[in-house]
Amino acid sequence: MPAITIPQLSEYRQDGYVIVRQMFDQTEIQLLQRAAKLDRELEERSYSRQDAEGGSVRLSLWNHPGDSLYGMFARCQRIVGSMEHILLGEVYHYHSKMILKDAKVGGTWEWHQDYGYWYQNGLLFPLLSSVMIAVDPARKDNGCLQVLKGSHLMGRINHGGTGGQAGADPEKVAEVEKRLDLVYCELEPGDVVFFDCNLLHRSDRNYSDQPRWTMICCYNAARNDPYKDSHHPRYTPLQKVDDDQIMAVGLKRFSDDDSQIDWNSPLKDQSVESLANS
Ligand SMILES: O=C(O)CCC(=O)C(=O)O
Repeated sequence: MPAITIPQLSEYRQDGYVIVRQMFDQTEIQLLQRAAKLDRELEERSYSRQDAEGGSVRLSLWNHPGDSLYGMFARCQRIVGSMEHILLGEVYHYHSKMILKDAKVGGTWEWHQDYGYWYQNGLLFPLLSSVMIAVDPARKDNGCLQVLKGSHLMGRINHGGTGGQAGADPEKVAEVEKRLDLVYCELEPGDVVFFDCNLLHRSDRNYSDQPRWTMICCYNAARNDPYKDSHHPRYTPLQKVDDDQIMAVGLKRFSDDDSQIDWNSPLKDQSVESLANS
């Protein structure tokens, strides 16, 4: 799968987002799914942000992509090449996160623009974009991403605190909801959504018994280097990798796979019984 196509790019410019189906094939996405679900550090480093209804969303966030499988997704030609088309030039990794929206308990994301969160970080221009990679299926009933199509064209609107999150000005959101289409971005594992940093987006609580984990990688244009330090990086050159590094690093990660060694269990262990019967 190459980077984003010209028609997809036009859709992104017009709507503020574009869904690309199966940007990652099933083998690649299963490696990511397996790595994430087994990753104790991801679990231990996760933290929660309260929503306005008393629920909370859990996420783990890291600033530099690194050399792990997560890094291969964030640095691969397919994604970074797409971001270079979207942001019209060199980009760097602003941060990545895993959104751990767990079955039954995963909370709501309030309406917001990412630039509403990031504007304070010395970023003068809204030259940032994110890609959400579906790790689990994302459906209406497990709290998939919702977007207001075309809302990026409003520019940045004010944000204030709602729960532990930054929420977009509710008066503006209520008005724009009357004028723009609300789209539920339902995704299969391996599908991705590229979205503009000024696109209004949210998601519902996960009331289903299926988790909805997604990895989101965020990029800033190199020419939009923040003028001050913040908790996310200033311009740091991004070392792109070939797309095949996802498979290479993923398979290496699991080369010590012990799934074939046939663990014993008390139920299977018949040695005492067989002694007694001998
Ligand atoms: O996971 C979601 O539904 C949205 C996450 C999000 O909006 C964010 O991390 O800024």
